[in-house]
Amino acid sequence: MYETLALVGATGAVGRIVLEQLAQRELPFKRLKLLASARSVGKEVHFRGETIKVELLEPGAFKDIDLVIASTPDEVSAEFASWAVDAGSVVVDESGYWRMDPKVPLVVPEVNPDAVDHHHGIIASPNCSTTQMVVALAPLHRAARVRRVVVSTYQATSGAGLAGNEELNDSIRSALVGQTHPPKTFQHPIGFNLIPQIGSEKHEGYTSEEMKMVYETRKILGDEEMQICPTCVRVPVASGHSESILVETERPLSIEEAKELLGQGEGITIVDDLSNGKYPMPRDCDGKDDVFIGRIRKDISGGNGIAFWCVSDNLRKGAATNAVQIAELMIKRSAMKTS
Ligand code: 2RA
Repeated sequence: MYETLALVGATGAVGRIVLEQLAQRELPFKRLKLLASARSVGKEVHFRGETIKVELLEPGAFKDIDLVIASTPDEVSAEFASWAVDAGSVVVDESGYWRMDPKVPLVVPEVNPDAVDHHHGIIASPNCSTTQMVVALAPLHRAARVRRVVVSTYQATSGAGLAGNEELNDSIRSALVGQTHPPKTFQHPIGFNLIPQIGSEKHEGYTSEEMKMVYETRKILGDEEMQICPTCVRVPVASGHSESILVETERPLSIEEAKELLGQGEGITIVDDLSNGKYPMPRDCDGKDDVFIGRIRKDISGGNGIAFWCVSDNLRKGAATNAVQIAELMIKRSAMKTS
């Protein structure tokens, strides 16, 4: 049982879903404190029949807080996390700032639950595009070792927060009347368009979002030799990231075995019946916590390859749900004490 839980970034796109999850799931805690930047201070949030006022995120805000769930931009996390840890809180952080720090476990509860025990006050939750992919890769990797992954993503505008979805709506409305809404959140108009850039240029022609998929996947699966070639694309869909994934394994997998492994994988729902037009689509996965997989088939171009299609609600399993699951996992493993 947590005494007091603080939610940092409570009014953002992910923070709102964390609140929903806290209301619906069984995470035991007595009091909830909401923290945000000056812009949101004083806003009222209704939670389990109570009205809670958002307070200022400042150094003294973490006194007597056991657990912090935070969804903020990287630079905010860089500053506040030490305030929280110095006050004795444990932080489950959804920003990108701490993920690759060797002292910070990067955790997806279905994949590497043991990692949560080795924290020093901060536990990171991965980027949304990584999270759904590692949930899918984990059962294949355990059984047959994944050597190589080629992945193309189709990422929803909500990945860029509330502003991303506003821009999608504005861009579509403008396009329907023959106008162009000037893009601010994305590099180009997103209505009726695809943008093959998420994040900034990072490494040998790959973007920061793509390199997150490489580095974070290796860290979570504990395999620095895994070769991963990602292409991340923003699509005009409000909610749900989709991924086309080709996996090459060290030990050849029959298609039957691959289907069985994926079907038994924790947190995975299979929707795979091409002849009846059944496969996962973002609109069907909206508001759900699982990772959905379909179109499972052998790589007909040769090698030990399995290809499949993977969809997940990016704000849920890709962010809020994973963070709340980490908090639940810590209770299960009694890992609240820093090591
Ligand atoms: C995006 N993955 O979709 C990012 C959000 N963390 O923009």
